[in-house]
Amino acid sequence: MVAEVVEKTPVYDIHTHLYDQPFGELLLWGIDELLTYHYLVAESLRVAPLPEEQFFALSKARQAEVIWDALFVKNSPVSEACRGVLTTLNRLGFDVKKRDLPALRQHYAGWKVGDFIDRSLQAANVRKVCMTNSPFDDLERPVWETGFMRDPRFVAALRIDPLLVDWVNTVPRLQGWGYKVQTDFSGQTFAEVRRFLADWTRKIDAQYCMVSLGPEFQYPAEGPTARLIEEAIMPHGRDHQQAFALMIGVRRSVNPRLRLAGDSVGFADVGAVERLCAAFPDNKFLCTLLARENQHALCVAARKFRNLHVFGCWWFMNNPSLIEEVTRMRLELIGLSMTPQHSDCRVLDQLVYKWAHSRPIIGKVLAEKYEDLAATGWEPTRAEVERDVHQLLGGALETFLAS
Ligand code: HDL
Ligand code: ZN
Repeated sequence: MVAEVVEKTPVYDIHTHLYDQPFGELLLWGIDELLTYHYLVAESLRVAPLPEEQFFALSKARQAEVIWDALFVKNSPVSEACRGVLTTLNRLGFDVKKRDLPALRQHYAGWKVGDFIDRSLQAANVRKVCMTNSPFDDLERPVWETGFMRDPRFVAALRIDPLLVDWVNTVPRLQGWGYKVQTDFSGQTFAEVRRFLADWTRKIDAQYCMVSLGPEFQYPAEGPTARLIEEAIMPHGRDHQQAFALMIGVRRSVNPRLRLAGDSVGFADVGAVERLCAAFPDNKFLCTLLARENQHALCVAARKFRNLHVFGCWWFMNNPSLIEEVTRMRLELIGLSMTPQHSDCRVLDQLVYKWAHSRPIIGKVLAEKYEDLAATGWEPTRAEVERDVHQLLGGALETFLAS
């Protein structure tokens, strides 16, 4: 019964890199985008017989063919990202047995983007996706400034990495947009940063504010990151009842030759998250960490701070073995007050596989916990299982954000 409820419960996917249709080319979809996902670029360049520079000089279609040949023809596609492509194709009704890339391209050619959005959300049983929206993205910003009719299935999150991790270079950009900020934080700088955050929160109706930080992130600390969090993000969060999402542990460009695929993982200090939650009890925090070794301490931190909501098996954590381990740990330590998964999709069709892979694992672990309870004589009603699963698949976060 649990597996069936998990399959049937629509998901609120709380962190993706997808875009609503008015963003045009920024919304990626189709077989060539699926195959050139940066996870597969990294994996294919381990076995494909050409140097990185030569690969990146190819057209996207040729890159897709190199990846298809290296990972799906010359080798069996057993990795999670490879399996994901096949799960998506299979669930969308394509025949993958033929291993026929031209035929797959032919199938996709018949789809219009609007219909494909409906098809993908329906096949994945996803009711809402949260985008990653950056005012600093030169392709995205004009679309928001022009304005467009919102599709309620695509909500927005305000992504502010350049503000917190590249303050010196962000100052002139903010000044160019009319915000009176100074690199040394003099004058009205913090008030103007808060005005920038408020302007964009209203413009995009941001569900939360988010940043990706390196494993070295510390709080308290000297330097612009900690000062901007204290003097701008925190007051802004309280003024707008807006949560601050911390995604910590990425080590950028450890192999620059891989470009977007060149980032790696680092062990973070969960104490920094605890000290933030303690220093700002009236602010709400979301947090996901990239290192497997940080997951237990993050669960313990969530036990200590009701203003901390743990979410997702992020990036290098998004593999069946780790999703099972971490979901079990979270249920045992923090019960249902967490969000076990987000997709991080960059390609619309990936919604189908990311949730087809995660749902059974979440259902399996939850069912085990109910069985453990049954041994005591306590059995959940179907309505209680539906309530619990709705919580885990985005409901708990909606409650947390609205609190
Ligand atoms: O910073 C992030 O939001 C990460 O998810 C990166 O976008 C990363 O490249 C990614 O796609 N992970 O899944
Ligand atoms: Zn992401």
